[in-house]
Amino acid sequence: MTKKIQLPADSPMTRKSFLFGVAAASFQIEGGADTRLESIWDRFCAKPDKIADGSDGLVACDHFNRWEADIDLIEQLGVDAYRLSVSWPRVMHKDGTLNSEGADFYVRILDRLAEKNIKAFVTLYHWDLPQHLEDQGGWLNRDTAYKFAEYVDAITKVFGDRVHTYTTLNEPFCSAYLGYGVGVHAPGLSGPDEGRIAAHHLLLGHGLAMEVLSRNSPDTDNGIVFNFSPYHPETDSEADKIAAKAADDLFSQWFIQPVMDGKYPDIIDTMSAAEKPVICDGDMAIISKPIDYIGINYYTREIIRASDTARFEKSEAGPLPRTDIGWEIYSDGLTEVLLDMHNRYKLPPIYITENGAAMKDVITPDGVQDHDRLGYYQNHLMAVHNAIKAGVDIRGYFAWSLMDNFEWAEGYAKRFGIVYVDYETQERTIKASGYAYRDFVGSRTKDVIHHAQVG
Ligand code: IFM
Repeated sequence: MTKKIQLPADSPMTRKSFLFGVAAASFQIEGGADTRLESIWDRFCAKPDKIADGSDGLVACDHFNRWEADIDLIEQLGVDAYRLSVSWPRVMHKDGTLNSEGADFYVRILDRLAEKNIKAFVTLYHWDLPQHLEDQGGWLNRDTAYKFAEYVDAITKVFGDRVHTYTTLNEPFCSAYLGYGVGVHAPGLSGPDEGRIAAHHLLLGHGLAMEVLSRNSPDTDNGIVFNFSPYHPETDSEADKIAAKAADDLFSQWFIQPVMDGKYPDIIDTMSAAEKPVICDGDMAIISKPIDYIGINYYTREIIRASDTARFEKSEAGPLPRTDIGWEIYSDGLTEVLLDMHNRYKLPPIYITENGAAMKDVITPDGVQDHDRLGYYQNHLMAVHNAIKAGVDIRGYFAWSLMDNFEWAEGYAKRFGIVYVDYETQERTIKASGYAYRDFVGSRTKDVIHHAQVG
């Protein structure tokens, strides 16, 4: 049974210059819903049968009231950085002006992090769109991209120099395809081409936000976070291989290629006009503004097979053990994805901005034992190490998540935290994985400095 995290002694990840952090997101932990505007997730949760346990984000982990203790917890974990997101409905009024009380909530958090020497990685959009903008069409409406840039302008002026790294969007794949394509996430819409329409507007919003950031915050590292999986064919058949490539093109390259190369993957040329998003003159130049870093979130791989009715379909065939949420545990896939992206594009430095697992926690008198999750971290950190050894420029790693939280359509039953949350009492307990993460992070050494020999 793995009890601690260990990497080869010569790994750059055992040095203090490699950054370690923990991550969370506004809607998943904050609660405090009565002090902000309604978001698309509030509306979605209120609909029957959308959330597995019928729950919502009204209270969540009550981070809105407990943020000071939560920052103490982050300090206890000894990490270098905290990746948080800003709730757009908390910091902006409906008329597009800043809600300074809402903004102050984050300013206090950022100031406290600075006091404790914890770097703030701030995500500007982690899925909680104000509902009043959804009422105007949400991400299917091009205008939302411009509204996003206005919000980014207002909030980044307030934050000033308190932030280390900005992320425009977290996982636009999920916002676009899960929210507007298949409808399993808010706002719960579905349609054959809607995912790609929303994706284009999200990417446009990213580019417009990058322009704002380069004006308002030129000294921070500014970039975007994508979720990637390797897409493996179910069999060696040509049809399955073509299907797997189509899945990769549509799910991964569709998001990164516009940002890195200013174009959608060639598969777009096989689409009818109705299947393509409307791309206005100049859009691709905006979307491909240079970024300072790229964030990659990794959880699992996908097995893909040919389909009679679509370009591909997902198969359940993966033979490896699965997490509590049903995702196959495939750590080599993280190295594979990193190398693949490194070989395809001229990437800026990379952060692994999310990685972690929903696992069943065993609560004992001696604490929360989550050795499966610990094993997951051990193997995936090793996968990051392998990618670095193979030449990929990776600067840091964030565990998802700081604490158990609202896991979107799964509600609270699936726990990703390295800290356990008792939702009855809101008591937080560091799990075995959290202690192992703390110990590993604390064991890093100063970078070796080679001094010239004297005498
Ligand atoms: O909880 C989510 C997070 O909000 C975005 N990335 C994936 C995580 C696990 O599903």
